[in-house]
Amino acid sequence: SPEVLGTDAYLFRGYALSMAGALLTGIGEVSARSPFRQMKTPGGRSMSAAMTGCGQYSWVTDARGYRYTDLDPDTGRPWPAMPVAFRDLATAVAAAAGFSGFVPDVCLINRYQSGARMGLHQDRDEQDFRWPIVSVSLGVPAVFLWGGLKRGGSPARLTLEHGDVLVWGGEDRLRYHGIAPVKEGRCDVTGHVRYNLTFRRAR
Ligand code: MD3
Ligand code: FE
Repeated sequence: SPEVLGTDAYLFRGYALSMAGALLTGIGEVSARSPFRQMKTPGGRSMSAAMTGCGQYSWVTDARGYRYTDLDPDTGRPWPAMPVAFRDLATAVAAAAGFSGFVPDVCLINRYQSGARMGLHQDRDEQDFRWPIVSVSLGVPAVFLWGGLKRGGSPARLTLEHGDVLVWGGEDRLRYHGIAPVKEGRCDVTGHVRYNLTFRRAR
């Protein structure tokens, strides 16, 4: 049973452990078609985490801003289809957290090498905030930072390990969150990297 982080936020430790091999295979298939890339923020800075995605849409950032697209701007082709094992995991864990009916149309895949981080931000490019976000951590552990609904204050820290799954919905959906710089480490399944899958309903 999950740890309760907020009114509508849950941590399922080790939930994805038995599926890690299949998820890694899926990441390999997606990234063979839509390679990982370090995107630029609208301010022109390169993100330290490399990203790709799959599903009907995925998330991009460039000089024009943040948005969901149906084509991968680097390939000009549609984003790869979401592997069935990805979608099934996301719908099952969302239902276990009380969000039955959640069907993601995006899986954003973040890859962190040692030193990569993600600054505090809100996920607000989706159309309907009533849908939760499901996040799956794989590989080297990382310190997840989560704050309040407004910027400022010191965020809480939580170490996310290989196989951990988070569900953020309801009043916790718009919390500020980020990832502290990832320390060097090694995981038998992923090697020296951390992956994070975030499942979203964009439209
Ligand atoms: C809390 N990714 O891709 S996942 C992101 O580990 C992102 O790569 C981080 O933040 C990562 O946008 C954190 C955990 C997470 C994801 C979405 C949330 C926590 C969230 C949305 C609302 C509140
Ligand atoms: Fe986020």
